Amino acid sequence: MNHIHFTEYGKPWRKTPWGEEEQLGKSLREFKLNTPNIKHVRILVIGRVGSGKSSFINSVNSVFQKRITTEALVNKTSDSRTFTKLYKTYYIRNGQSVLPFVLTDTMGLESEDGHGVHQDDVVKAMEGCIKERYKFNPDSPVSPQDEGYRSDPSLQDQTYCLVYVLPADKISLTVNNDDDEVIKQIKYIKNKANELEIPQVVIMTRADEACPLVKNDIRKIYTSKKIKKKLEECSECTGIPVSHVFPVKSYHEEIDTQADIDVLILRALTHIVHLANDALTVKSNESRNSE
Ligand SMILES: Nc1nc2c(ncn2[C@@H]2O[C@H](COP(=O)(O)OP(=O)(O)OP(=O)(O)O)[C@@H](O)[C@H]2O)c(=O)[nH]1
Ligand SMILES: [Mg+2]
Repeated sequence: MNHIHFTEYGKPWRKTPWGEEEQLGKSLREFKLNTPNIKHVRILVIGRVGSGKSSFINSVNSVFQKRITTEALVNKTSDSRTFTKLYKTYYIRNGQSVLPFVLTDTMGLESEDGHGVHQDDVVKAMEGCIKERYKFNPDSPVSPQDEGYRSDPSLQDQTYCLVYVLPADKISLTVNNDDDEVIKQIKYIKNKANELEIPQVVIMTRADEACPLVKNDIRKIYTSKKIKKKLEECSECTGIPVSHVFPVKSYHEEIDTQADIDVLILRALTHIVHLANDALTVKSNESRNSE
């Protein structure tokens, strides 16, 4: 008996450039911002504790270095408290230079016992008011009196794409739960991001943990019915259209990079970088016109 139709579509519902990791990588290595006097666009990565933010940032870097890198420390313990505590920016080296997009890691949003990043800290980070290596304080949001506060953010300090990281294997627990604190925080942050005109994307991590088909063969990511359902749940609980939701598997136990994992990460990143570049173009034109 063939049960395949219960779990899998006959053909992928989203086209994926399998085998084109070299071209995708090359385009991003050669990518130039529309605004020449700005060195990089900032991509801010947020999400619940343990959702895979740091692993995603490491994976992006691993793709470009063509080896597994773990610059952003990942939580390998069963401790449910957020592991990342600093506001820290990751640059991607490309030979002697760095690429014109950077990813900023944050402390996890968290519902239990208030140990996560404060939602207003995320808003301040989007505005560019948080200095590098600021240590998040769950008890109170950053204030102008803090050393880590920047009161005069430049264009380069601001965020041009907000990335929500949601874990595929845990999303169902939250989607129909209006009392979920993290979902409330995400809605609050989303409103602010909309006001600031920051484009937003969802990275759905841990796709392998959510679907055995994908664990076995990553190329099934767009034929798996389970993954499609999870993507729709991600879209529903953030209000981000499915077209802006990207499923990935991050590097977490591999010792070498793999072409198919690279393709999914590069595809999502290409989308993010283009949105960020567009947002930067708009903001820099606005600031020039107001001078
Ligand atoms: N199987 C699998 N595991 C993953 C994936 N991404 C992350 N993980 C694992 O999930 C756990 C949490 O990952 P982190 O990257 O530390 O998550 P985080 O969002 O940075 O967590 P905090 O900094 O604590 O808020 C680690 O054990 C990772 O190895 C993935 O795509 N697949
Ligand atoms: Mg982390």
